[in-house]
Amino acid sequence: RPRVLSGIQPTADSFHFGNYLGALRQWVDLQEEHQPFFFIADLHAITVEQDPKVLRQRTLRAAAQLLAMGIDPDRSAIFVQSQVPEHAQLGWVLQCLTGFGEARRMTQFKDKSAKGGEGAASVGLFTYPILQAADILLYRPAYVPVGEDQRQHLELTRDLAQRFNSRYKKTFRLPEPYILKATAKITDLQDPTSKMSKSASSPSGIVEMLDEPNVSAKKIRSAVTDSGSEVRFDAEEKPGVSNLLTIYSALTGREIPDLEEQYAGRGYGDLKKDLAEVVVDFVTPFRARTLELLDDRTYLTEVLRRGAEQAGAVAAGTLRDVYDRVGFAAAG
Ligand code: AQP
Repeated sequence: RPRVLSGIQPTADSFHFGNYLGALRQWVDLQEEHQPFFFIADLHAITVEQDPKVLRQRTLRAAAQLLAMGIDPDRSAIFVQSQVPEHAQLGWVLQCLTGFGEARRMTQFKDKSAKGGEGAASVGLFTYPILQAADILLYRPAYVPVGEDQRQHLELTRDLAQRFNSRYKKTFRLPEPYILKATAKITDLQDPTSKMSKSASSPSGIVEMLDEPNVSAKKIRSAVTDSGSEVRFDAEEKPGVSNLLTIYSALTGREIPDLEEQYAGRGYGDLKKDLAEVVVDFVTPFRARTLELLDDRTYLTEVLRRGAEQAGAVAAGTLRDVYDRVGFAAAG
């Protein structure tokens, strides 16, 4: 079975609909026919300042949410990045293979450092995509399920894999991004031309998976819609309505033309009211299941320990090959 690999940062109390529809839902589906490695990216989280106590709590919350959404620990290795030291170790080797100018071209660093200025950003934030390349390449996956915002990082990963393979010896598999076009960029409910983002969106622009269901419903009902009144998918002319239709379609499995037909001659209000109900039906059991899992820390810790053990075995094998090929002397 081909391997898949992906990660998510534990930098909020809850995942949001962008994370879920853009990436996490695909994680669940890919378990069927692949061998998955899914990790909670705590090394990435500290590229910006974190409160240690909160980071630890959020790591467990992330694990609980992954299990609640259907990641099955018997089929997928779920682990915490810092518990598999090979990520940081391969990260260093790949940093030495990356050009400074090449790293500078990463737009996410430009966006994320724009607010405080480049000088205030950590070096870790700058080298983040290289660590991400290490995260991926260690497992030699065929696919990496992510949202559109990660496409550039995936290209860097492929470039670094190719460079290593040609400079030394074929070691890495070139992974393919697995990006579902329909949900690749879920947008902010209040600013539907920007992506829904935990750091950039206002609280009313972002639907959190663990929001109280009535809070989620209210956010959907207050979403910004566009001029006109026709419920029609048109990402350019009607980004707000199109985003709502995307979410509606993704959560119900109904095709967008079918939804357009249902709302023909009816206003945006009806669409939002119905979608609010769909969202409540979806988040209510998810929230209950997550909170239940969070009550059993022993189980969560055991799942993560087992995941780290499985991941570590694969990662150690790859790192051994890498160290040998770059010319590090064997420890004996
Ligand atoms: N709006 C989105 N639409 C589609 N996919 C998205 N992802 C994030 N936002 C959207 C995907 O979620 C996965 C986890 O990403 P992450 O842990 O790197 O989270 P993130 O990118 O930090 O999430 P945010 O909200 O976008 O955080 P900030 O604001 O800090 O950048 C990835 O696969 C990502 O593509």
